Amino acid sequence: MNTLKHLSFITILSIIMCGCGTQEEKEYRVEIIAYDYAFQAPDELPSGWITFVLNNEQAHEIHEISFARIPEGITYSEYLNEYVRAWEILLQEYQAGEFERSGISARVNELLPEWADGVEYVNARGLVSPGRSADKTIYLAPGLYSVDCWVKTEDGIIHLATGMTRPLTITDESTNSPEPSFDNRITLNENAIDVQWNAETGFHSFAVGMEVDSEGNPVHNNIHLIKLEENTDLDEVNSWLDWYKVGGLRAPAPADFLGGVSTYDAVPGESATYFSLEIDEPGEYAWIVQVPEGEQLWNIFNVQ
Ligand SMILES: [Cu+2]
Repeated sequence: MNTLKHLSFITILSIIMCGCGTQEEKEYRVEIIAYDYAFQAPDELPSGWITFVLNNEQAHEIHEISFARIPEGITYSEYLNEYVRAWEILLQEYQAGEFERSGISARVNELLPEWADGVEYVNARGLVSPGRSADKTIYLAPGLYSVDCWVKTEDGIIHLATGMTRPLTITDESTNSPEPSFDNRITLNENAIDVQWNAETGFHSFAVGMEVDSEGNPVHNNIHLIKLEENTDLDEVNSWLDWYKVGGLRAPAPADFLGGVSTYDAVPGESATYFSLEIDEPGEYAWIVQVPEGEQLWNIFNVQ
């Protein structure tokens, strides 16, 4: 990881956090440091566009930041004890073979609290391998959120259940930050990843749009950039990206993840999803979108 770049993250963060900047519109950056298994992050932030830097340079495992907005009237403890606990039980039972994959939704509906439908995910999941940092810029409205990592340990326990979670209050105050500008656009079509960019080393920012089906639902909900090694098996990576699968999203990851997003609200022309990452060395890379097992959606390319 480029040390200068990292230093500049910290410097920008300190300037913004001390409130001594000018009133003009500028990016609002916040660094979240990941450890195995905890986050170091602020408890409270203003509302609006915020660029979160997931710094995974201290950890030894792959991590992500997922933002879940907790429904009004529900506390963070209730979210952990009722909602997260339900997913934990589901996962344990499923991994123990107590029901088939087709039985997941019935069982999870029994386990989840009544208010579960009110939990709103904002750009969940942007996987970052140890030793790396990546950004994503999201709009957070005032409310109570949980910042979580849903990756699993080697034993199949979600990081969230081992302490990788924090409450975050978004206040009525505003970040006064503009919707982000970006260098490159990615459009995810049903059978193709369309990326307009110069694949070279350096820092790159992206806006993601998804094609929608006849009912208006996005055809995909995620994209990741990985660095390929000689033995990287993209079919294996695709199947590992499936959280529900036994062994899915379990450490260690079968590839080196530089960043990306998962989202449910980005459609073409409405660039609601932004992420940035750094390509720190030449080599072979791939954009990969998780699709059902046996299908393939990736673009392999070389960086000189
Ligand atoms: Cu994690």
